[in-house]
Amino acid sequence: MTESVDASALADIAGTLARSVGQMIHEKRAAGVDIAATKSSLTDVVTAADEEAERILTAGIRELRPEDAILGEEGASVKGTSGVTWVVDPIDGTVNYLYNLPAYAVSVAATVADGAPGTMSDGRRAIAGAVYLPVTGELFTAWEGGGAFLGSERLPGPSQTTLATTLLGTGFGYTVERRTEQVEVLRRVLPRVRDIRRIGSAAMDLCLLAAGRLDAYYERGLQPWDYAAAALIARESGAVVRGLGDARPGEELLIAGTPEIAAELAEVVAEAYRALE
Ligand code: LIP
Repeated sequence: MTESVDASALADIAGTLARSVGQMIHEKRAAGVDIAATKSSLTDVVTAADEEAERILTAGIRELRPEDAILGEEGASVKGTSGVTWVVDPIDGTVNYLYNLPAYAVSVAATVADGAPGTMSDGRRAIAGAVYLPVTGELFTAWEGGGAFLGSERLPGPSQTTLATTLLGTGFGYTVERRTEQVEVLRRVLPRVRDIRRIGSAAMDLCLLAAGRLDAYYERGLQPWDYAAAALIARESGAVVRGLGDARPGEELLIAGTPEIAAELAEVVAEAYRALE
């Protein structure tokens, strides 16, 4: 069972850990970075910094919240008894990090699996989370019911109501099969919007949406560590985070924006996928 937790205290822990690990990986980037391994394809890489960052995040969580479980992109897997599972992405935007492109993030989320509204397709929902952008030093945080913040400033969320003037974030998978399908969907979406931004970090995309710097976002193939914290930040900023139809958002598809735009975008994307069948 989930013990009664203080979500704002969990958000403080997430923010402190995300910022300290983010500063470490930023320093490592300046010193030079190499590929340590590849995962789902030759282009799906992991660096030594990813692995060290996840070790530090795991150690920090175990010290502060020893009863909690942990799930990390680079393999961290700790069982817990509290009902809280920390879902961490030590470097979201790994390819950008490898190429020293200034668009990568550290994502730390405290999640529960009680099936309440807001549960994602992986069965969890974040009740607190933080995303730190090491290049700009921006720390995005949120806790359930507490609002979403950039530093101490409350985030306004998206306000766009017209698809044709929507600046739309998206991303693509690492396999040829998935990318071939995604380009066909993009072919149908791009003419309907103002423009597309492919930033390369879902966590960053959703935080920029919460800050009103993107109007909407969609992507297929995300993993829980990519979206756990930032989906909460987007929701707490007032955005809708949804899937197709009645499906829960997550790996199958994640769409975020104002209610109107998210609904219209869901229809355009669904139509595009139907045309691929
Ligand atoms: C990335 C996501 C991004 C997606 C990339 C990649 P990673 O996560 O944040 O949205 O388009 O293909 O999956 O691999 O950098 O942790």
